[in-house]
Amino acid sequence: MAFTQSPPALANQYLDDRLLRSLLRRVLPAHMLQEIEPELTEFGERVASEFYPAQLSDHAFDPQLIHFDAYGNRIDRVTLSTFWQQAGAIAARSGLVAAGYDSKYQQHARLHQFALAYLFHPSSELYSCPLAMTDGAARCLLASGNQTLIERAVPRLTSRDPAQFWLSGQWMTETSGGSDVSGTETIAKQDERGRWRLHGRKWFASAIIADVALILARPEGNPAGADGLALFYVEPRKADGRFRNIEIDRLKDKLGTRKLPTAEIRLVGTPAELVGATQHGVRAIAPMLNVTRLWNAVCATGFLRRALALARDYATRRVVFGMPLIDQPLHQQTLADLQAELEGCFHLTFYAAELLGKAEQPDADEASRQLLRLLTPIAKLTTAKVAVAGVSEAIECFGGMGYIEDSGLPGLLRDAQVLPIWEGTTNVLALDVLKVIKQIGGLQHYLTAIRGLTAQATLPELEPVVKCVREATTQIAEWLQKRSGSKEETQSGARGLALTMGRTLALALLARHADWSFRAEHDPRPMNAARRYARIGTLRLVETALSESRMLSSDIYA
Ligand code: MFK
Repeated sequence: MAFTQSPPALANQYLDDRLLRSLLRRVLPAHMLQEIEPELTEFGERVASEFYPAQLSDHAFDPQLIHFDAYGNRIDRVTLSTFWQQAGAIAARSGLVAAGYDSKYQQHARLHQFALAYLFHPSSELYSCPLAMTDGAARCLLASGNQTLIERAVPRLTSRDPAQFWLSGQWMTETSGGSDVSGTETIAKQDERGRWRLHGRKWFASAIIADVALILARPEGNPAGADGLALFYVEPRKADGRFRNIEIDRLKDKLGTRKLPTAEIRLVGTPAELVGATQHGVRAIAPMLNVTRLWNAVCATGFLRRALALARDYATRRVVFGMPLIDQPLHQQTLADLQAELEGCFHLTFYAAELLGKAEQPDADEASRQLLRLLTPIAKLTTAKVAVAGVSEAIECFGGMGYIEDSGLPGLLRDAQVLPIWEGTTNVLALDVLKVIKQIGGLQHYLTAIRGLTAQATLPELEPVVKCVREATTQIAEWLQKRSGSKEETQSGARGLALTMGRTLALALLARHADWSFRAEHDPRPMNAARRYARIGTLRLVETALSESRMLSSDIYA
């Protein structure tokens, strides 16, 4: 009974990541890569050898809400994990938001930022969530044109100085609906001095420690529905740290993301600034949604990469039936399938990040903006689904150890489960994809992008991959064409359409990168990943006719 199993270890998370390093080599100007690589290397080391072990030892901590102090004063103080107490300073100094706004790197700034975020997220106890919202708030305020708020908040939201850095929340969700915000009950009233004050209850306010928050509310007298909402900016705390007309009812008891203090709050005359117009609040907050959805994809990919890094390392240490797992043919297949899925998510996500960087430049063309608008929900929903399934599979690679709480592995799965839920569920985003296709007049930008990518994959070994992409794009176009007369039929298959579009684009991106990597780096692994991804398949289209699928589904749930 002397045997003990050595646990999995993490290497430097930048140096160990051939995907990230290879992508940056292909995409970034050489001088920029030279400038940022030392920082990525140092950060990759901290993530693995500083943040990760500290979090494992603190895994059981849950934030607590303290309503009153010893003297009966209402304080609504939230206790934070050790890492959360330091994370703001780490995030600011590392430029986790700021790097995306670094004008020096122009269109490449977003790649720099998301490379950092992808490294940080799996060791961040979901501090990535408020960072995503902070980034989204900065983008949203910049888009609003409200100079007073831009000057007041954006320099802080994008600051590298911990003393200046502000974190933002995005408080939209109410009991009436997380997906359908049209039923928002929070009312904005103007007081006798003309100052807006918010009254209502927010059911899922993440993260409650934010320094500012963007909030949807209905100005008094506005009509019901989404158009009657307006976007407001709030600084929730006074200088002494106490809340400003906000009461925290409780912290949410969530399946995962437990270190992230999400709260149910009441706004009781909270002072607020109107960001733009007194209506069309959903339109006004949309730039934030798009940024946070891209973060979601980055985080999904980061989780998958972490789970696989641990599973792969473990496979070299774990000997069963006389051989390390890594040498066993069936285990190799499982790891390879996971690696192919990770590579698909990775390229899809970072392609969207590249597009965001381009779309934010003043000379950006409308076609790339529209493509980004289409690909953001596609990347979010595709990667989130793969992350949950993939992390689950990676945990199974540990056998019973994957089920043991203080290994840190169950927490990964619980945390990953939030990714398809928040920032729009898979179905809500699939319906958004349909709306965008209609708005931008069809699939033209998507098909042009795919054609451009496959034209760069000319190695004979990639022929079957390119053929698979071409066949899938034909089927996507035909599927939509066939259903163009029936809104109901198109909607009932929207998830399959969006997933097929995501996976097909991922495969085209894998092929393009594999071609480059084989020629420039003499690395055959991306090619193998592309071929394996093609074998797993990209088609998720629902071909059943609506009448039949309705009959089948009512048979099941009736
Ligand atoms: C680890 C990373 C973490 C990330 C942070 C996690 C934070 C967690 C906390 C949360 O979960 S916050 C809550 C997140 N909630 C959602 O994401 C809401 C999900 N629901 C939707 O996305 C619905 O599609 C939406 C509420 C946006 C739709 O509402 P409506 O009422 O049907 O509005 P509609 O008609 O689709 O859009 C209204 C306007 O906004 C339209 O413009 P016009 O007024 O000019 O016609 C749309 O084109 C525009 N719009 C909507 N979505 C847009 C957009 N514009 C650009 N981009 C978008 N994504």
